[in-house]
Amino acid sequence: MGYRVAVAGATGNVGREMINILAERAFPIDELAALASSRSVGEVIDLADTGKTVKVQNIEHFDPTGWDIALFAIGSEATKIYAPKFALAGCVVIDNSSLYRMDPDVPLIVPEVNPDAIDGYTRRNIIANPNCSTAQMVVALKPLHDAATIKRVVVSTYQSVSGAGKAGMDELFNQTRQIFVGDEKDVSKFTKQIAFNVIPHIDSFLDDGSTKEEWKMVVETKKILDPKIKVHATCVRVPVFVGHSESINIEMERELGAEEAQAILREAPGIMLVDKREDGGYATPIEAAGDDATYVSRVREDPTVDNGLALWCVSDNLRKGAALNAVQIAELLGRRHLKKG
Ligand code: 11C
Repeated sequence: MGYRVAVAGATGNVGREMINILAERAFPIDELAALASSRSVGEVIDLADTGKTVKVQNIEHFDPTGWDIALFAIGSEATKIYAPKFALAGCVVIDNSSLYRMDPDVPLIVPEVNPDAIDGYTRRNIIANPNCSTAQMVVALKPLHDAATIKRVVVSTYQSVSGAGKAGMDELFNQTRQIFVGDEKDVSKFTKQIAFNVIPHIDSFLDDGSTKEEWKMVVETKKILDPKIKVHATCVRVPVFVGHSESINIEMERELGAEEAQAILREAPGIMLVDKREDGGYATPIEAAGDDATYVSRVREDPTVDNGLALWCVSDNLRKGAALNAVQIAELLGRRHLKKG
């Protein structure tokens, strides 16, 4: 016996990945509902490698009563309307938006890092999925924190345009073509030209000069990993379609040499260490895209601070950064709380 699972936002970048990953990982599903706004009703979605399809339904008219789990990828505004409705009807919502992440009654989960926190889901029947740039970073930090207690992290991100949805991907593609053929450039999704450029600005500006994306990396890391860890982030958009990269500088309480750190990371769940210290012996977004692992490369000591370590971390922002993590949360929920069969 399997679950009745709804995917809200089924036609978006993340929703499509959620449906693919549910099928890839053979999540036990008795019935799948693909939900979206009225614009997408009637669209047909292929279920990866199964030969089956599912027709998109209007979320507005969907009755969640009797459904077990809903994976939400519809943004904060729509989530505010529909998540409470689903949760009150008894359907556990796993939400990819930022709406509930910092709600003390909503667990914010990365299964490799803080699986036990999921037990608190009953307070609202909602579980939050972190921001993509936070998810991959905490997967890389967790085993190092367990080994040597991280005090401070300074991170610079190189975030792909798919983090801004399909419109972001279209803008990079169209601008690249427009530049090559000499057409006028369309700049609308991002604040400046993204093709052949980098933009040190993701999400809205806050009073202290940081951005909301940077703030999310600070507060979400504290909630998931350890409130004592200090984080300083600079988030940058780069002209890459899929895969976020991060340069992470870590200050720890105890010394952890590069070789020891590599050995720890090699064994850690969710991590693929690619660190050959030679030409091409490191991971880039091209290798990470379409893959489940959080790749770690360029592990080295930083002698400019006590117990310092630097590393490079790359992951598919649509998978570990969003859809895969949501499906892993559903699996964890199934194992611990909603057992079937
Ligand atoms: C980006 N990280 O790359 C963002 C996308 O809070 O879930 C995800 C925003 C979020 O633009």
